[in-house]
Amino acid sequence: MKKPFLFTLAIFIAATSFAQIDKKATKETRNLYNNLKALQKQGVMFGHQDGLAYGLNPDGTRWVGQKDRSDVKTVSGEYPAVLGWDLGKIEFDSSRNLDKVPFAQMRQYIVDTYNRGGVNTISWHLNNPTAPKKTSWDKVDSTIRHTFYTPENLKRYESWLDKVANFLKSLKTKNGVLVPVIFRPYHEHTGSWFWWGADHCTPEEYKKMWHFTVDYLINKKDVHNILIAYSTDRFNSKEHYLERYPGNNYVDLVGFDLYHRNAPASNEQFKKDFQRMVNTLEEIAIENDKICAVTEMGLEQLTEANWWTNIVLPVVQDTRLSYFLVWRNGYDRHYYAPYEGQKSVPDFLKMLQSGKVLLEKGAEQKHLYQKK
Ligand code: BMA
Repeated sequence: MKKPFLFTLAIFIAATSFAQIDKKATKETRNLYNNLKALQKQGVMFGHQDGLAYGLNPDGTRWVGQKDRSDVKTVSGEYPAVLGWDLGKIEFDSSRNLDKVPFAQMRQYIVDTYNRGGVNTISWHLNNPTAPKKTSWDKVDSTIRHTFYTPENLKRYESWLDKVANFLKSLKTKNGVLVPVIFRPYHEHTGSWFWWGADHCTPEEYKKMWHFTVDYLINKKDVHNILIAYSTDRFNSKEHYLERYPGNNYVDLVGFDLYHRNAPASNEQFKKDFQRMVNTLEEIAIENDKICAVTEMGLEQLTEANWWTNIVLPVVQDTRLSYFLVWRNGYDRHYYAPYEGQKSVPDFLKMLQSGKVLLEKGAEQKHLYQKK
């Protein structure tokens, strides 16, 4: 009798320590979580923000909303494995997000990506719940304190979360399957450029906002198709990374955002910092039993022709990272993924040839939404 009981207990402990935070998550969301975990070290997926919504033509002019188009696909033949989206302005029932992507289109891109076996991640550059005309970037001190302090503000914030919940629950395939997404709120909070940044709230306030938001979406609004991602900006140490960490019951994926600025002068320093941060992130992921990813990165205008194999690949290959995502191809002076004719295209292809970085087909082969 004794042995089977201990055996069952061991299985139970193993199973619970591997569980994601939402015990009611849909089957596909659970499969995504378990597969991302099980498939760590089997290639890192490449992601692109808004990659299906718009991009650049060879002459640097923009294309917007063209069916089946993606700059990454144009240069490589495949869609990115991961697509990033942002809900900014959903607070106001706007038909388009802060970067003018129509929400109805975004919903379709998310479903299309899921149908191809890819992964979607969603951030939220929301306005200020205590002063709704102010954007994420209007740095108002103590916003979080005043959100909870004044019932009117809290009510407003709840109404914004209702809209987020409605959008997340509207992500359904033709057959009614809810599409899992990685939801990544309140990002880059080790920096201070957003109202939730380090200088504008205490660690306790930040955690309170996080707990409230996650509890509201999952428990109050019954959103069960999300994995929750915590992503800092630059950090100096493990302690710094974890200073505002809301706890293992509130996070499924740990990540960070890091941009490469002032190339080429900063190349060596950037690579060193990037390597150090990935190492620390992997340690944190192992210790806390979480998935990990570089949730945003990039070199604006890809001014280094060999950026992908000189700087990115050596750091991201053979790691536990599930993915790294570069930011949007917004316009001719603000882009992060190669487009047709861009000077880093050959090197981007060389990175893909290494077999270590996966696009859509690599993601598809992982069968991320199926139980193994
Ligand atoms: C920033 C820039 C902005 C954009 C914002 C939210 O990094 O790309 O143009 O509005 O992200 O996507």
